[in-house]
Amino acid sequence: MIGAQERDTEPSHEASQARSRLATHPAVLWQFRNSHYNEKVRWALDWKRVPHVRRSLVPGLHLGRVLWMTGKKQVPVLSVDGQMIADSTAIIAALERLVPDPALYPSHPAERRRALELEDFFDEELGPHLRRALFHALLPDADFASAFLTVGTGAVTRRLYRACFPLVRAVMRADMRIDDAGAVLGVQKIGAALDRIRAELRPSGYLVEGGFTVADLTAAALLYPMVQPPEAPYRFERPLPAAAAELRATFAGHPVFAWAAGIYHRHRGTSAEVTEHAPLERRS
Ligand SMILES: N[C@@H](CCC(=O)N[C@@H](CS)C(=O)NCC(=O)O)C(=O)O
Repeated sequence: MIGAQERDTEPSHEASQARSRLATHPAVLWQFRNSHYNEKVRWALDWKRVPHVRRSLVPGLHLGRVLWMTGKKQVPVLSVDGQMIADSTAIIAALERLVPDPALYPSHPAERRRALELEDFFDEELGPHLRRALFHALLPDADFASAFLTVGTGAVTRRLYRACFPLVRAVMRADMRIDDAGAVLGVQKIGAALDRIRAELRPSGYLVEGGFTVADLTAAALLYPMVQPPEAPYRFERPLPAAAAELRATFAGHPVFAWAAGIYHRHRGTSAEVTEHAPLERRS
């Protein structure tokens, strides 16, 4: 079978037109820097070489803007080719239609179904649980957590956010149900997801036979806050607090940790981010 990224056909007229439009009107990604669902979309944009501007928001302070743009409260949100799209899975589906090559979806229908089913499993059964377990370990360290959530912003924002952090933390705990029971369940769910990835891996080393697809990308991106591969675009500013390092150590010996690091190493590639004010060709 031909792998997703190896499908090497002439770009269609529509795809060439879309590329030209994107060259003059890059996509805009509204993101949190330190967030695994956002990393999933950054990776898809970079993999497909979609020029895009990244506008980083601070959790909590993002609400007004994101609600106004999408009627929902979560990022990532992508503005691309006249559409405003929320949700990482919907964004990748739209990118796949707009910029089909290199593909993230397998061409064979059964393999495509498998890749999408795995993507959905990781989105629902890994992403929220990993986040809950990790934040349960991070939030008690107010200095670390506040800096983690405001990375990339100015000194005043960081100071104010730190001052309000007890309130932010209480809202986060209530909103994401970050409590002891959630953390215990999170650890179980992370373990189960790692075991499922190991069981699903094909002899090729990918989740779908033939090569790198949306399934590998989603699994590795959602694991990145734990794995912390050097290819991830934003580095954590300081070492993890002890409780989070302990959580990480629980899984660091699992073979899927090394697998995810390898997927990053081989496929994360270079960034297609463009700067907001870069002189793009004929940009109006
Ligand atoms: N299913 C969504 C999940 C996105 C998500 O959970 N986003 C989080 C950041 S990782 C968020 O925006 N949280 C802020 C909030 O809920 O107010 C996707 O795949 O994009």
